[in-house]
Amino acid sequence: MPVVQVPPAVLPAPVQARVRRTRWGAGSVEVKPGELDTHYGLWSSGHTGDARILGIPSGRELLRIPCFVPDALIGWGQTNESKEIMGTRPDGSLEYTVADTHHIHASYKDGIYDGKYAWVNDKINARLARFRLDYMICDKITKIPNIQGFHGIFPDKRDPVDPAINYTTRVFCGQEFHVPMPNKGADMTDNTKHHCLFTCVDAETMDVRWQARIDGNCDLIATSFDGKLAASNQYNTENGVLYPEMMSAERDACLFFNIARIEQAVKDGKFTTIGDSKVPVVDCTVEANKDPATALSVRVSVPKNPHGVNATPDGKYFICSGKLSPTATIIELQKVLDWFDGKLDDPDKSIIGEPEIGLGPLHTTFDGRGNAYTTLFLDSQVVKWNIDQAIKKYAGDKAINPVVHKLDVMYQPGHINATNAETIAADGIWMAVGNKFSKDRFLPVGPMHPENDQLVDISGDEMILAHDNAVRPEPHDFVIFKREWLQTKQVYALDDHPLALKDPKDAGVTREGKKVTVRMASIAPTYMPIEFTVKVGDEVTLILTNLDKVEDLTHGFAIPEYNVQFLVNPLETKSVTFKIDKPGVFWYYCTNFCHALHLEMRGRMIVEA
Ligand code: CUK
Ligand code: CUA
Ligand code: CA
Repeated sequence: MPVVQVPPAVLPAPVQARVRRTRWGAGSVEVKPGELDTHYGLWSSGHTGDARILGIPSGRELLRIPCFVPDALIGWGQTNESKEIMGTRPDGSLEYTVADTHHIHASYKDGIYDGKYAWVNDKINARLARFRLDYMICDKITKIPNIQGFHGIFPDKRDPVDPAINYTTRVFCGQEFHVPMPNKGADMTDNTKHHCLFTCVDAETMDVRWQARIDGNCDLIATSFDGKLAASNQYNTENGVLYPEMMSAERDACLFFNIARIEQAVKDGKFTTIGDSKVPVVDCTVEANKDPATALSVRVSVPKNPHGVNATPDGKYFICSGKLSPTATIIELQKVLDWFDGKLDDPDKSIIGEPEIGLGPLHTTFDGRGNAYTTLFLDSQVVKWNIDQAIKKYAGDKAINPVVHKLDVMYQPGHINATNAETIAADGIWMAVGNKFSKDRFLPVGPMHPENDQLVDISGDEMILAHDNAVRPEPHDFVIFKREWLQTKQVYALDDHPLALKDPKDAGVTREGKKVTVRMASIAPTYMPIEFTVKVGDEVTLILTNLDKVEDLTHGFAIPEYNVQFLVNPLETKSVTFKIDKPGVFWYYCTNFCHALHLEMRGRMIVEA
């Protein structure tokens, strides 16, 4: 839906109000039958441990993508393919069955998304998952060594050195909770030996490239559009264990990493390792990085227990929120680089604005027109403020009020993101606000309340609340971008799986001792074979290829009493392995409505005693 920019000033006042709502700006939030959303949203899910795809502006949830935890619908955590990605114990059971996803971000090329990958963190068990965005599936999970409380992530946007690498090749990961290193039973009460690490993962191989030991902790992460800097806000520069200790300093910090220098240090062998881990660990502690000429990192001070760090779409600034201070801090990236180059004597001189914006500021997004939008957790508001005005005020013009507008949201907002806002092409149309509480906004459903994702029209001077959307707890972060930036594939390729059954004539059972392999095909409305016989004591590996190649023709496969259920999409192959322990007749059947004869789509597993 194109944005029609009709200047409201030339219209009579009553028409202005109507035009502004319906035409001058974002347009209607309603996506009518037969129409498609204009934007994709990638949503983290929180402690359901997966990710979600939403259509914006409708707010409709289109898909959930499992990664860290089992998913009964598609058989994630049950099929051999998904278990290999998730990681198993020696007995074949899953290593972890809980997760907590907070931050989701997509891969970049030339400052916008390239539609290739997205990543999400697991805060509980320190894992990073990657999604292939063409199939919208998880294809790799990396366990990050040595750390606990893996919170912020952000992909880089280009290489700091090689101009030809104008796309994402690294994902940065922050550690929030201090632990002994290695965490194997020593130094458990000696707080001075507990540390946090900042980790770099290779975007393609998903191997951990290096880690950096820091003072204090990491929270959220941001990266610069020139590839040179990554940063994390630090709320616990005090290295405190109890929250009063973590709140004792008036200012904490935004910690900047000089990526090119860190990677040179790794190349030069200037690193240590931790315990059994082979990952190189460089020293980014404050004491070791006082000399700008050699520093790998530098702290810029930010008041008090900051939450969130966000890069402006013009590439110039990072903005940290105060959380316990009613301010946002604007840091000019060129000045941080100037400090590393010896041209700025004090890193805090890179602070060029600190507007007062309201109580409990957390996360900030942008409209591409010079305005920032920050969630105010305690005020239950979003504040729109102008970045240039805030800079002018800080420079001395005290009469300026950079706050443009405040909007009540329902209630206690956390993350916020506007369309295309994490790219150079922020389009200032829609903004989503993730509210942690919903109280009276929906029909009561007992003590467990949904959360409330609200959509806001930001195309005009004032923000306009467009709709409320009940969500299952608890998405934290999300990114929204125009649909043209992502092309999905609607059907798998047979070659995606080395064991795909290409010809239904090859379907059937082979046996090696007690190991039985069943190669099966699905073609609506039948399976091939429609019957197979095994014996108690066998171990069956069943490999199912869906030979239907029609878009949307997904089949299911379930076996009663054997705890088997998974889906196969068009031309997809999946396998399951299970022990045969009960004799009898077991009807396997299609769980996913696929055909007029869907109910007839079944066959028998005959188990001899
Ligand atoms: S944190 Cu949840 S509201 Cu994990 Cu991104 Cu700020
Ligand atoms: Cu195949 Cu239902
Ligand atoms: Ca603090």
